[in-house]
Parts: sequence; structure tokens; C-alpha cells
Amino acid sequence: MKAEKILVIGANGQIGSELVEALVHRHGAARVVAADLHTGFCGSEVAFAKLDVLDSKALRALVVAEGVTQVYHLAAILSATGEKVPLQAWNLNMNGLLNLLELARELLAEGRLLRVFWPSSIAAFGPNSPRLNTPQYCVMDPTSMYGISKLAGERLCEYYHQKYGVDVRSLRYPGILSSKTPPGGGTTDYAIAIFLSAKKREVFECFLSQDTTLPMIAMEDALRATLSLMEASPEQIKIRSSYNVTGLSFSPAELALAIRQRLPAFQIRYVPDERQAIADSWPQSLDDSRARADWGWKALIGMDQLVDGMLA
Ligand code: NAD
Ligand code: AKB
Repeated sequence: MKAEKILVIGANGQIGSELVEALVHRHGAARVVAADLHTGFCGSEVAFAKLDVLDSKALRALVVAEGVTQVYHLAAILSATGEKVPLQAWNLNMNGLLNLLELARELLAEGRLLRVFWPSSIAAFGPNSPRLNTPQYCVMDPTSMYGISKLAGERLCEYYHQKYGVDVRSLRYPGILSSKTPPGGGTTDYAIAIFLSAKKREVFECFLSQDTTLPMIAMEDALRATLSLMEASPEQIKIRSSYNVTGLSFSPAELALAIRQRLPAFQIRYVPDERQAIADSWPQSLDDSRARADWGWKALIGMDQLVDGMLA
């Protein structure tokens, strides 16, 4: 493996905080730089930079000064928060990505390669996408500002690859389940909050209805998918918009049942709110056969391991 210098933007977030640890484990702390709008990264002893990804000059200066060869760009406003501040969501989600793609294009013209990872989401699909085993290619008509920004971002990634040769790679993440850092304002967040209530012996108020099935993935699997994609050779990457990947699918009622099998006193009440409409427009399960075929993806963590891990 060649010596990479890796920048993680949005390092304080749910994914960033664990991705930094995984990258340090693989490459060593000296090869990783954590960056976020807010200070406070409290993981490994890596260099931390306060960075607003919307400031293209600061982004360029950091990438050049650190000799960065790979960027994981995770700064975004997620689905539920995005509906409260749609213009901010559009601004951050689009212009942060554009700044980075433009920088990668400029560096490439100067003879420097910058490999970019940017995550899309199941939110890029919409009510007219097939909801079961949603294919890689189908109608995509997202209804949330977050989803609209993800679909537009996918098109930008493909455009910068086709037109300029930028080595950008992307996954359509489902809801990611982890227990270390709280999630940042999404529709799938109920599936993390439920475990906190269960541990505290509280009745859990679920903001989605009991039969709202959504695709999910354990953080460990999500990180494995992300690193496998970034470590694959360029020839293996046949899709430059974004790859479907998934772990498992379940509804709140199925998750509650799995928790009750371990904590029999656990109770749940269903009080759907405005997030229900977002969830109803998303797939229930995903077909990730292209990721499996192209770069060997396979989820490993099923329901039992996931629930045991979250409760532990
Ligand atoms: P998060 O909200 O937990 O973290 C985002 C981080 O970005 C925060 O630490 C925030 O401080 C930082 N940030 C915000 N504005 C910034 C700016 N202008 N400059 C620099 N940093 C800024 O999000 P997450 O859950 O870790 O998601 C990361 C990415 O993965 C996002 O693109 C998200 O859309 C995508 N994604 C996440 C999930 C999931 O379930 N967590 C699912 C699908 C896709
Ligand atoms: C959200 O719910 O907004 C995210 C996502 C699936 O993109 N977790």
C-alpha cells in the first residue's frame, strides 16, 4: 500500500469519528488529519484542523500544506434537519462537494492525484422508485431537500469523473447504526435512540410507525464497505455516481421484538411525526449486486449480532 495522507472532513460526526479510528488503525496516526467545522475531536491523537468545507481557499490550503492524497468528505445536513433548514442543507451539501471536486480537478491538472470519497444515501430514491430490492438504476425522484442534494451530488461525481478524470467514489449508505457517537439529525436515527431508551428502562417513543421498514447497516460493515471501495483499483470502479450497499432491513416493530427477546420489559409507543413522510418515500430494501460484483462487497453483520452489539 502506498503511503497515503488522508483527510476526513466532518470528523466529529457519527461516521467521521469512527472512520478516523479505522484509518488510523490501517495507516497510522501520522497519516490521518481530522477536520471539522467545530473543534472537539476527541478520538485518536491525530492532527485536527478546524475547517469550513464551504471555504474553498482554506480547503485548498489544508490539502496542499498536508500533502493530502485522499479525502473523505462527510460534512452534510441530514434528512430530518434538512427539512427544517432546506436552503442551508442545499448550500452545505452541494457547495461543500463542489469545492472538493473542483479542487481535485485543479490538482489533477497540476499533476497531483486526489482520491475523493463522498457518501450518497438511500434518500436519493423517491416514491416512484421500486421500494423492494431497489435496483442500482431506476426512477429517482427524491422528495426531501437532503435527498435532492444527494441525487444532484451523485450526478456531479459522475460528471467530474467523466469530464475531468477525477477519481471520486461513492456509496448510497442506508441508515447506519452505531453506539459511539450520536447520529446527526436523520430519519433512521430512531434505530439508535431505541437502544438508549432500552438501556435506561424507559418507554421508547418511536417517531416512525411500527411497520416502516428501512434498509440499515452496522457501522462496522459501513466502514468496511467504505475502505474496500477506496482501496479498490480504479478499473474495478465501474459506477462513478454512487453504489447501492446494504446490510439488512427491518421495521421498528421487528427491532423492538429483537430487543424484547433480550430485555423482556422493554416497551415502545408509536408516535409518527413529520419524519414518517420522509421514510415512506425511501426504499425498504436495496439490491447491492453491482457493488458485490465490481469490488467484492458483502455485508457480514445480521440482526442478532447488530442488536447484541448495540446493547453491549
Ligand atoms: P453527522 O451529522 O453526524 O456529521 C457531520 C459532521 O460534519 C459534523 O461533525 C459537523 O460538525 C460537520 N460539519 C458540518 N458543517 C461543516 C462544514 N461546513 N465544514 C466542515 N464540517 C462540517 O453526519 P454523519 O451521520 O456522520 O454523515 C456523514 C455523511 O454520510 C453525510 O454526507 C451523510 O449524508 C452521509 N450518510 C449518513 C448516513 C447515516 O446513517 N449516518 C446514512 C446515509 C448517508
Ligand atoms: C438520514 O436518515 O437522513 C440518514 C440517511 C439514511 O441518509 N441516516
